[in-house]
Amino acid sequence: MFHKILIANRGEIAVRIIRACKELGILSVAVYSEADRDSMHARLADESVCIGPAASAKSYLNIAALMAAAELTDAEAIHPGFGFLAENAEFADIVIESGLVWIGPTPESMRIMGDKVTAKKKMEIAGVPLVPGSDGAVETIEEAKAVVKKSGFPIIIKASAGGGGRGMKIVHSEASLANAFSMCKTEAGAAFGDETVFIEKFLEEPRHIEVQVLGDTHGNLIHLFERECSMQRNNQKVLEEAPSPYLDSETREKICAAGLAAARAVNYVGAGTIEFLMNSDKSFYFMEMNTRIQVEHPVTEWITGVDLIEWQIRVAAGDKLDFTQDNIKIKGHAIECRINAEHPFKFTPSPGTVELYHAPGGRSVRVDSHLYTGYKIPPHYDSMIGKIITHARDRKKCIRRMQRAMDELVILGVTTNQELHQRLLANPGFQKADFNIHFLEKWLRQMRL
Ligand code: MV4
Repeated sequence: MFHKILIANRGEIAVRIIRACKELGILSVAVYSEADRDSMHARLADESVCIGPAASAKSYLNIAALMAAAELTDAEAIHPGFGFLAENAEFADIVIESGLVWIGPTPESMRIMGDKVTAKKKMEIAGVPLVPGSDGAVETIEEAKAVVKKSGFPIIIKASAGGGGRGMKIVHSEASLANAFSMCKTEAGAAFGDETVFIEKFLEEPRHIEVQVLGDTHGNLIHLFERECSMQRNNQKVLEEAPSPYLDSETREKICAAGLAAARAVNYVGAGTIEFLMNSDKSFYFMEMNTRIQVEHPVTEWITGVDLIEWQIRVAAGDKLDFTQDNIKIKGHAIECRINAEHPFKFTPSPGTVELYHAPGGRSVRVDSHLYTGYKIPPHYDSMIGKIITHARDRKKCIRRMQRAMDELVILGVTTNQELHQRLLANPGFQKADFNIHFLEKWLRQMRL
């Protein structure tokens, strides 16, 4: 096992990884920007190194500074967390070439999945269902028109190097196709340095369901069931749950098998997530694979009993999974509410000093957060300041427990989305699990009338 790990991240996820290191008897190195000098992750780690000014580009994205910090502290491995450099294959290459261990999949898996056109080709060969659309990249407007002739409107044009909702254009009619096509290409070139785009039929009211997988370096690969992630706004998930209340056991088996096939196709090692879109008839399609740990991993940990961060570290150290697929059973229901420092209905960021923080507690409530009373939330980073996760025997009890936890939570000094969660948890559509990816945005629009 490793002696010391450097965590190339900040905030809640850095704290989560430091906690896992401590439980494994591994020393941790935190890196922090000048704006994060007094942050929880810098305090909790065994050692902390300042890697630059507040701007992410000069600190948490600064590969040279991160490698220098690893060298200086004699760290043997780097955990990237999520966001920042977590899906940057060049960074993974540099880590490995420097003789350190990358706690994540191979750079090759990351490159294949990072390029959506390449990923879809792999998935097709692996027999994973794909959204009907173009056969690979679409180079010209004539080609785009030919694709549309077959699939009909609406369509979605996606940047091959995009993902997570970045670099997409929905097109409803022939009249706007040419313009959208050239704009999407140009924007993809500017944002990702790659103008490659492809086209899919636009699914109008799908759910977003994703499958968690975990692989080791000995050829073992398992799935840890699915998460329901449809409750989102502006491509940012707000509340996630596991298992999906929408799936029957037959559909669950199919989508989890598809997730496994997707991961196997790239010889996946570590923790990964395969995102699917699911129609109301329960047909589902591969969307993309995230080659990192995700924000919502705790709901999967709770229903399966598997510590995903611990296993990311252990498989990176060469350990074999010490359980098989048959050992993994869904136990109860888990929900995660993301707490953001933002206006609950306008969604404008709300940085500043936390005058009082009181975390909820009691039975089956987990809080993953870097918050403390007196903490100054810097304006430079993501507005997520923590996650509340609850577990119970069934979904109804889990919602009740989350309502109870949400009522206990006190954060003063900054505004948070606590009230949004309280209203959402009481919403009949949410309670009946009758929603798709547009539910939250539609509901917010209605509320503001
Ligand atoms: C889609 C889609 C509908 N049809 N693709 C958004 C995130 C990125 N991973 C792909 N996304 C979508 N792709 C087809 N063919 C709708 C979305 C989408 C979405 C998907 C999941 C969760 C939230 C979403 C919000 C807007 C659009």
